[in-house]
Amino acid sequence: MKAYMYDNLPGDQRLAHDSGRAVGVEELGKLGVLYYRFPDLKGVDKLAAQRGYKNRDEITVSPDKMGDVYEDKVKMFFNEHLHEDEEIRYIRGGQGYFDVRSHGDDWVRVQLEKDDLLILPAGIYHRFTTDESNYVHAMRLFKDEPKWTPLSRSPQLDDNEIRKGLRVRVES
Ligand code: KMT
Ligand code: NI
Repeated sequence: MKAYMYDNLPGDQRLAHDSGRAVGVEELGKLGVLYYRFPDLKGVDKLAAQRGYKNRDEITVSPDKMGDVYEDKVKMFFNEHLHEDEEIRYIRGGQGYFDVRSHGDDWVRVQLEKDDLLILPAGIYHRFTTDESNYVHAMRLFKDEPKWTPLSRSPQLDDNEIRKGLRVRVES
């Protein structure tokens, strides 16, 4: 895992876009974003049990697996959105970038690789992209009835109760 401020320069979303300003795990924590590294599934199983996650699936995002729809999927994942539940992703192979909004509404880019697990809190605006390798294999963990419909950013959504509660939950 490596996290840094996004450079906001034009160019393909799959490029690193590293501004050179690093962001530490502690700083991520202040946004409610939690990072773990698990070399095997034992740690993932334990975390899932602790947080009440009963279900999981695996997704491979690559042209090989997705064929013609790959480019569209990657664009879709990169559309800024939030969920009314937290989002947990465990990377089994390849790499990818999760971008999350800072308190100042700038993008923090989190580069994930095999064995990295990331928890995004409910209500945080974020987006995802593969990198130049165009390959990521990830586990998605969810509770019984996941409320992880992507809700695209909009002025109305900025007032969403779950989003407004994020700062309070993180800081308490
Ligand atoms: C997401 O939430 O954007 C995804 O599930 C993307 C693929 S998982 C790394
Ligand atoms: Ni999402």
